[in-house]
Amino acid sequence: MRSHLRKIVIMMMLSLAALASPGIHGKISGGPPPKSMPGAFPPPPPRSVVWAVGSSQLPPRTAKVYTMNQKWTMFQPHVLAIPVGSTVVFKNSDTVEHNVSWRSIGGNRALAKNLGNAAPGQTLSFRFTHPGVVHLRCTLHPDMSAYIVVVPTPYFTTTKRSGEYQLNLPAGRYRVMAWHEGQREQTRTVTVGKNSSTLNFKLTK
Ligand SMILES: [Cu+2]
Repeated sequence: MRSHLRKIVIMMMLSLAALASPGIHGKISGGPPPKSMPGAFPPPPPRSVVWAVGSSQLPPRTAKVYTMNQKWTMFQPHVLAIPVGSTVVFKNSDTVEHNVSWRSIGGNRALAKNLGNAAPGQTLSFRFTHPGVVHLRCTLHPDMSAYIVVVPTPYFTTTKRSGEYQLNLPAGRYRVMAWHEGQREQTRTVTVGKNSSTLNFKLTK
């Protein structure tokens, strides 16, 4: 899987839709061009996360409660995107004990945490107050792995497995970030307004 991932080059295209009503609302969408999908994509391909941070507008309060399941000795979903301030409930749906821990948030090891173990049917929970990528682990099952991407914005989405996505944005200027497991995060800036423009992402290691 990892060797496959190294070969994956995710091409993401953001296209801004022209709007009938300038300055009100915009839409960006995109995905990998067809030629970057050679059919050798490992099934099922992991999802990516795309988010946009505006320069001026105050984001609405969007923090809420999300669920990360532990089932069949796997974290489900494998990639979960949440706005900062949100709580994640970790639910052990298996018949064996599981653990929930991470070694850093956004690379900051001071934010490492071990929530402890949960018996079958039990839950653990944690409120994420720092943005960044959290690599989830279970100390009891070293193969268990998942990612929570904590974003500092209400404008985010988890892509389809094909890499396609859509973001609806108020008009304005944004830094748009794209993250994919095993790849380097990438940032572009874009202005959403009445004019159309295209923004390309090429995520590599
Ligand atoms: Cu486990």
